[in-house]
Amino acid sequence: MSDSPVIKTMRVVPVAGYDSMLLNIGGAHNCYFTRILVILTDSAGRTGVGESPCHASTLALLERFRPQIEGSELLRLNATIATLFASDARHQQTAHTDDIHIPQMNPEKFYNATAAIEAALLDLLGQHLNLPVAELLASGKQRDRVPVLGYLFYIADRNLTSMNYQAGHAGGDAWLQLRHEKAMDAEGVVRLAEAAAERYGFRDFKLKGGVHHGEVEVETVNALLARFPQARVTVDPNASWSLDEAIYYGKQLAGRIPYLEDPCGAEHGYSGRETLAEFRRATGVPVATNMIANDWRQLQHALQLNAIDIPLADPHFWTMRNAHTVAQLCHEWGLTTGCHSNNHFDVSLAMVAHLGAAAPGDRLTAFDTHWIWQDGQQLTQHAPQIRDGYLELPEGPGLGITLNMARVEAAHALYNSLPDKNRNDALGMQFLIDNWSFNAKRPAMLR
Ligand code: GKR
Ligand code: MG
Repeated sequence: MSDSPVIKTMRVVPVAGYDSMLLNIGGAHNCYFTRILVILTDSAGRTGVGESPCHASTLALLERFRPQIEGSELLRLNATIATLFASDARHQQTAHTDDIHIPQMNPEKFYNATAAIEAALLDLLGQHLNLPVAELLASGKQRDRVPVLGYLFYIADRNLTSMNYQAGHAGGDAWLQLRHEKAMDAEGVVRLAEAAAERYGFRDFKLKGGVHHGEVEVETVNALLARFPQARVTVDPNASWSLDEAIYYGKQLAGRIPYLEDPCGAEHGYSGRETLAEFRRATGVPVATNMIANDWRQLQHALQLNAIDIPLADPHFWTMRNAHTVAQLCHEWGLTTGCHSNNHFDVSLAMVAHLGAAAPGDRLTAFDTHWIWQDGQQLTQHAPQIRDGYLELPEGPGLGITLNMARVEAAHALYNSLPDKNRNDALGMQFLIDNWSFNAKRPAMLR
């Protein structure tokens, strides 16, 4: 392997950007969100990059992995990633569980760290071979653009807080302004959907639920369907509904929505996989999840129970190559391929574009992306574009992106200036409800 480029340096760069006061079961998004970039350079003088969610434990893990990456041969990527798995026996049982929204309860971030490294190595390998990363994933490039959905949130009133939420710019694009303004009801969410559809051409929408009483969220879905009769609309209450509630709302929505996402979860001694299986049998509504099938063992149990139809295999939870393997299983086994997201920069957007471009078959549901909330804060010279409801695959070898280092350094400086660096959605909620604390079974605004 003497002619393989060798990884020279691994730079781990935590970065921050601005966010709106978006509500979910975990509370309210902070005015800042944080991510990690892994930037690798090789002996051929190339730079590869990957992105992951940010947490102190992920940063610590990346430092631990550094000796296994620096000095490794690029063409032995498989062996390198295998050594990371071999070096951390705990990754299996401490992957992502139902408590994704309470960072302190989910300290082990093995997959996030490994996913960022793997993406950076794939980026370098693609450049070395002059091929896009989509061509390196097993089934190769299937398409040039990936359907993505308009990810809608209820937005709390930032003016009630003393936090540094940004204001929009009046007079410009409606989306760029509305995404910073209060939208707490169906009318407000429909306005957001109109502005997002106008800018990005979406035909699919997902409402982030787990905020209001289920009746209110179903009413919002109905309002979206009334306004966009041709669109595919769904809601994700992040398992805050009981099984009985989920069946009740599921029956109301059956036949009008393509799927429900994590409508219910663990309760009364039954696991989320068991309650979702019961939900599916009772309603016939297909189930998507990013909460109970996030590693091979969880996925195996979910499939044995017939609990799910759409595993939303996020490349940051699985790594790009494993998420692609999930897409292959979906294709071969009659499931639907989808993808979960969290707030992210445009390196992740490129990772998701390549994953979607390489997913085999046509049973693909529009992928999630939070990018519309971050659009304008790109860290690359040319961020991948969302047009006509599709995320376009960037051109060029590797991930097809080039970092804008001035922007990366500014985002790193912002990260360094933050008092709260780990995600904590409970902070902003204190301005809305005194002593608010997380409850996995109660929508955020019901206390
Ligand atoms: O960004 O608030 C959010 C979402 O609730 C996110 O944290 C979830 O992980 O989008 C995710 C989901 O689909 O559950
Ligand atoms: Mg979800």
